[in-house]
Amino acid sequence: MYRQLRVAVVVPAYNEAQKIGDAVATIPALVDHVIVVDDASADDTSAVARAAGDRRGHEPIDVVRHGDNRGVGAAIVTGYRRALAASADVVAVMAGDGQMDPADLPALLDPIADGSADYVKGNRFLHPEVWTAMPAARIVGNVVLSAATRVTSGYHHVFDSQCGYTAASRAALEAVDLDGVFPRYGYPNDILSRLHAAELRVLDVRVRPIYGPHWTSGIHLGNAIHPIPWVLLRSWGNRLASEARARRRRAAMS
Ligand SMILES: Nc1nc2c(ncn2[C@@H]2O[C@H](COP(=O)(O)OP(=O)(O)OP(=O)(O)O)[C@@H](O)[C@H]2O)c(=O)[nH]1
Ligand SMILES: [Mg+2]
Repeated sequence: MYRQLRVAVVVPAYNEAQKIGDAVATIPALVDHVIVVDDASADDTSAVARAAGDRRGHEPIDVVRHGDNRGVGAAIVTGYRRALAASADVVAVMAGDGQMDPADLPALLDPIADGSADYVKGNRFLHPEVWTAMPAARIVGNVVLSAATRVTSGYHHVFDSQCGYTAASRAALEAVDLDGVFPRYGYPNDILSRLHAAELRVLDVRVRPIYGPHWTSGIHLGNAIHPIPWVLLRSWGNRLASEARARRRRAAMS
């Protein structure tokens, strides 16, 4: 529990047997329900996650395994649904590759506990280490996508759109159509547009950028850089259409 809230953490993981052990074992004790979504990994991700749960020493880790690889966005939606079904008040996402500092979790939860935001996301550009820690190609790509996502999502105050470290209130997750969320890389940009259409409050908080010496990534040109512009265009169009419908409904009622 954190400030009277039941907290769940969703950990999307694909072939993370090397890193998921530490990622899970270091999830703070305030987290009531840890859900690892193993997206048909070819390695021992599920078994390593379970063993790490024993090391962590609270409730056993809840490992869900997809029968086939559906993508990181779809894995997070699976985790969200499971957390809501288990009565979570707030659901955070922490990657399975150890790139999120557990010490930052309270800062993500506080605005939701205060009632001042519905969805809180990490922003590594608010941290002075970003310029040395984040690889140059990631900085460039992120700045371009963050600027584009300001337009497509309608949230002009948010940046670091690609940061996967987030916390969402139960109400926020119930207000968006989770099944429509883009299933692969590009999902954070799509979720932001959906939150804006649902008139929810989104806040950035500072989180530490972590790219250790053993950093590897599933992101490459074909699976991320190519589809994301289309995801952005689609979510922009859907948001504008949905907001226009809401305005017409309001006008008809007044
Ligand atoms: N469930 C699931 N998780 C995935 C999939 N692809 C990646 N992930 C997980 O999502 C998290 C982030 O993936 P990365 O490829 O490292 O992407 P990133 O951390 O956003 O970006 P980098 O800055 O390149 O590291 C990791 O925990 C991955 O295991 C997938 O297809 N399914
Ligand atoms: Mg990563």
